[in-house]
Amino acid sequence: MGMERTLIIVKPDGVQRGLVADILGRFERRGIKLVGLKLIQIDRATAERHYAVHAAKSFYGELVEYITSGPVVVAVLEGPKVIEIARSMIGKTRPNEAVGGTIRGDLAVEGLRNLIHGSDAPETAAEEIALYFRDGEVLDYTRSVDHWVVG
Ligand code: DAT
Ligand code: MG
Repeated sequence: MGMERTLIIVKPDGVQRGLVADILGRFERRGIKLVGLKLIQIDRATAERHYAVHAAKSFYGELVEYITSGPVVVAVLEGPKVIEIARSMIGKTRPNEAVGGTIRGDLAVEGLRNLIHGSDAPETAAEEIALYFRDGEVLDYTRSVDHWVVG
């Protein structure tokens, strides 16, 4: 089974609302391995690169303001199909459309304040991880439970 990595950001609303442990805990409980983690404040240049794909959209300015508005937690998760699994756990972009059981469906209600980012494809995951983590900050290690989770 091919291993993937994905970038997760607990956005400023998640940090301010004290939801970091709940959000990261969901991935831990699922059995997903954490290989990178830090608390940072994203600067404007990094936010503009991260959301470059949305540069022409009407909500771009607001999006950059929001993601730079306070500390965030950036994390790298690793595992088979982890990009798809994390996206399904995160739920739909608009929290009002996200179903219960998902992070957005359980913990968020409105528009931009959707608590969490997760990479959407292997190429974007690699680009996004490189935006926030240097070589050596993403760790390669084994867990004794790995053979109970991935068999
Ligand atoms: P996702 O975060 O689910 O991957 P996305 O990549 O399409 O969604 O968009 C990035 C963020 O931009 C999203 O989390 C919230 C905001 N956004 C997307 N579409 C929007 C819209 N139509 N109006 C306002 N904000 C939007
Ligand atoms: Mg996206």
